[in-house]
Amino acid sequence: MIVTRRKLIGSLAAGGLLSGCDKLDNSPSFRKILFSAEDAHRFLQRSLTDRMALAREYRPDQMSPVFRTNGTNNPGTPEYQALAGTNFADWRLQVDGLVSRPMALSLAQLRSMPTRTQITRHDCVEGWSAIGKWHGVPLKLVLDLAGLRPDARYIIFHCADRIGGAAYYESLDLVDAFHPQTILAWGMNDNLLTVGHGAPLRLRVERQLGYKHAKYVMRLEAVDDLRRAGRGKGGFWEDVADYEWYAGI
Ligand SMILES: Nc1nc2c(c(=O)[nH]1)N[C@H]1C(S)=C(S)[C@@H](COP(=O)(O)O)O[C@H]1N2
Ligand SMILES: [Mo]
Repeated sequence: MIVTRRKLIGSLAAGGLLSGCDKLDNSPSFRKILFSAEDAHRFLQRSLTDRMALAREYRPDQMSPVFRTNGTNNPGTPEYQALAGTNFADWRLQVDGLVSRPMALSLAQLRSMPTRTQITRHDCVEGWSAIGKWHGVPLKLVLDLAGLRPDARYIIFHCADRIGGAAYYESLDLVDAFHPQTILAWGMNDNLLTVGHGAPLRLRVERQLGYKHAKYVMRLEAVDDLRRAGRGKGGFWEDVADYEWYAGI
């Protein structure tokens, strides 16, 4: 909770600690309390502003000639193969959990929504980077359509692939979910997404490391707690290899 200066003065006065302004001004311990409350406020303000800042965007001539794939490059399940076989015509993005209007959106519906294009650098924790151009619908617009309920705190991205038997998934809090560069990308480098890069839909969350950018997204689930998903740490790599849940860059 952010303690405002007014509330702090109010509660000190109510507690009989203050009798007048000179006492307020002259008390060193009060000045110390006041100072730390303002510091905390400034700190919270600054960290929020930092998290809302935009990731750098690049010019087309700075794009990497080759953008490698990493992790799963084809989920390979019969269900996924069937969807891919008809160019994802029957694929639907499920949006459920703590939303007022659970829905299933087709690729055509997602592509008809406002599109954001951004050229950004992808940084993988394994030590490689690549600059690519991404096209997609801002996640915020999809969440607004479904109507987040007031108890929603996180968005879980359920993916079509499994690694060593465990389903790949990731999650974001609402600061990142509503960030203007957080998009559900259906296109890359002026084309539709390839299977290797996560077709038909993958997350781009440009202020975080590569493993947060869930590919093969099948379902968005709004939740109030991450502990009930997977092994409870908010993502596949967080569960199996102790990767940080917040992978800010
Ligand atoms: N579903 C799914 N999403 C995933 C992965 C994965 O294995 N499965 N790998 C992650 C990692 S570690 C990286 S670096 C990027 C790689 O994206 P790319 O294949 O488009 O380069 O996808 C991320 N998203
Ligand atoms: Mo990665």
